[in-house]
Amino acid sequence: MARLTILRYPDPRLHTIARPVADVDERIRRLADDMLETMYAAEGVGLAATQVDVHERLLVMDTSEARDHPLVLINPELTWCSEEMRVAEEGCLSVPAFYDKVERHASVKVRALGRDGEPFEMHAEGLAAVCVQHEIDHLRGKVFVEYLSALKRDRIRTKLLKKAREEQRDD
Ligand code: GNR
Ligand code: NI
Repeated sequence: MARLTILRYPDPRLHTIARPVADVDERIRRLADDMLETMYAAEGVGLAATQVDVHERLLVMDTSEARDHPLVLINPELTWCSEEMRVAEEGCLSVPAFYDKVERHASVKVRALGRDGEPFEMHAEGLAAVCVQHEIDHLRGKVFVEYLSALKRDRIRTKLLKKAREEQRDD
């Protein structure tokens, strides 16, 4: 297994639209395992392939308290979304140290293929519902800051660009 580099906003590659995974082979299983290792190392609850600069429809998540329920979703599709909406504080490994409120469906159903290519459907609510909607957004090239006002988004962009410049200078 290997840890992958996570792209940081405002990297334009985060806006790439992922293509479907054609078949679940050894390369995809290895990518899923590397993404899980990367997600756990970064203490995230989810990670989309887009964030590690692979533009295929694959995400991993684990919203369990004990962090012992890894999930792999290949070619995920929302099949149902509750009318009920909920606002929750979100963060993103690609937008380090910024958190803000985002409104999403309170619960959703998702169809996907698992790590071994087996189809399954899952019902998600609470943090899992937030997370899976956030990850599917990444696969569409969308970062949660795009739900915020232009003013907030531009402030985040400026601060992260400044931080990236400072890190480069320190190297
Ligand atoms: O680790 C993460 N935590 C989180 C918290 C609230 C709402 C969404 C998330 S997803 C995020 C990991 C990440 O950036 N996934 O793309
Ligand atoms: Ni994210």
